[in-house]
Amino acid sequence: MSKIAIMGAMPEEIEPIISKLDNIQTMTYADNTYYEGSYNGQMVVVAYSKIGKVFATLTATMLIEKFGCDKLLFSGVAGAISKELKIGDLIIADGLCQHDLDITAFGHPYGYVPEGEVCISTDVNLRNIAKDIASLKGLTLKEGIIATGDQFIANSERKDWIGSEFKADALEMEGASVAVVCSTLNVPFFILRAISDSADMDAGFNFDEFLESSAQVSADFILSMVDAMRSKK
Ligand code: 4EZ
Repeated sequence: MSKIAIMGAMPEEIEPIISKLDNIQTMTYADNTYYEGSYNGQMVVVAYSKIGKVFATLTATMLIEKFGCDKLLFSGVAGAISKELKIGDLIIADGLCQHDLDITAFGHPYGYVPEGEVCISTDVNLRNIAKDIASLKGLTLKEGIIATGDQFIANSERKDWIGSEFKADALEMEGASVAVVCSTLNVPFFILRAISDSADMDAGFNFDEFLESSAQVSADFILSMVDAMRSKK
């Protein structure tokens, strides 16, 4: 049976998922806790990485190489770039880029290093499952580019620059790491985020206020994805 990894960055992002699992076994590995269990009979391994690209890379790698997951779903919150996105709205990534990766001194574009790509695409099948669920539930699901970097963005100029340089609709601090790991290891992956703030001067306050409610919106959607993925085979 396939084993699905479900990952978040912060405890608040995975708690609504862990609370719905049966037969939970916790494992500590590489200074992190992994929750192995089942959701309506589907085997899952759930973990939060801690914030940022390095921790996210470590956790995604462990979920695949140590725990044997063959698909990875990320659930969490993000700052909005697109004006269409309001607090609590959902966005799925078709592609992820690293807005803080910069060797432009050598004539390369932002986000690019040799043998890498500026934008890494997510799995089309998983995206289609998400779109089916959204239309079934009458939910609006935006699809776009998500930009990742090791910065909490609370500044309109920086946000607008990321939006124009990468054509990004939302930003966060882990997605592109998961994309690098999963695409390299050939594991289909999916990144979902619910908006917690607009990455502007109010971002810190809004984030604190809406982290839990937006994380819940994302987690609920991810659990319906697990249901749909189980019934697909
Ligand atoms: C990172 N996550 C935020 C972690 C913030 C504070 C203790 C998502 C996110 C984000 N990232 C929501 N809004 C953001 C923003 N404006 N900039 C970057 O993935 C931890």
